[in-house]
Amino acid sequence: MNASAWQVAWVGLGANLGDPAATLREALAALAAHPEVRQDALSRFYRTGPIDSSGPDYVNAVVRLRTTLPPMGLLDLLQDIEQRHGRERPYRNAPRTLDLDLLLYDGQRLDSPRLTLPHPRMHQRAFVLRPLADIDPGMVLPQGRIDDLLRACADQDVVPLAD
Ligand code: A4P
Ligand code: MG
Repeated sequence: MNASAWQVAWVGLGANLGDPAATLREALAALAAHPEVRQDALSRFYRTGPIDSSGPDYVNAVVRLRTTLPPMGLLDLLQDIEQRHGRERPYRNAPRTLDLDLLLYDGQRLDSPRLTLPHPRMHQRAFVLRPLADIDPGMVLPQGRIDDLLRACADQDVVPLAD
């Protein structure tokens, strides 16, 4: 296979029901087990207060992947893994056993009913930006530098989990 077919994709993981940290680890293993996906870098896990949502605190993390799947194929895989973890969608932003968001895919922009890239809310959310900064502190998003964006949401509760 042509090595250049491997693209960089960033995925945000979140859960606030069941055993969230264990669920995140299982989701990471399921991703890495796919023949067209490799785990490139993983952030720390964070305990985070719910934003525009209810229920217990979340555990959030971000993973950088290399993949030969196209954006829609990767979204299919993410939703398949969510389903396998008993994800239900009673209403938007409901508490969830597992949420896998495609944050960025190879600098691509997309606005389709199933997939918006970059993820439209990631730049306002410390539970995405803090873990992103673990992997690439110098990152620049379309909305600005990651440290500037993080300063703008300094009021959000994001605490690294003890190992
Ligand atoms: N969709 C469109 N673009 C994307 C994308 N880039 N990645 C579509 C993933 N999915 C994308 O998602 C709804 C629809 O968005 C899907 O059908 C998909 O095709 P969903 O996962 O079913 O529903 P959701 O998660 O309730 O909505 P959404 O829009 O993903 O919510 P957010 O904005 O991701 O917020 N607070 C803390 N502390 N930690 C969290 O993880 N998460 C949320 C969810 C709210 N508050 C939180 C957290
Ligand atoms: Mg989601």
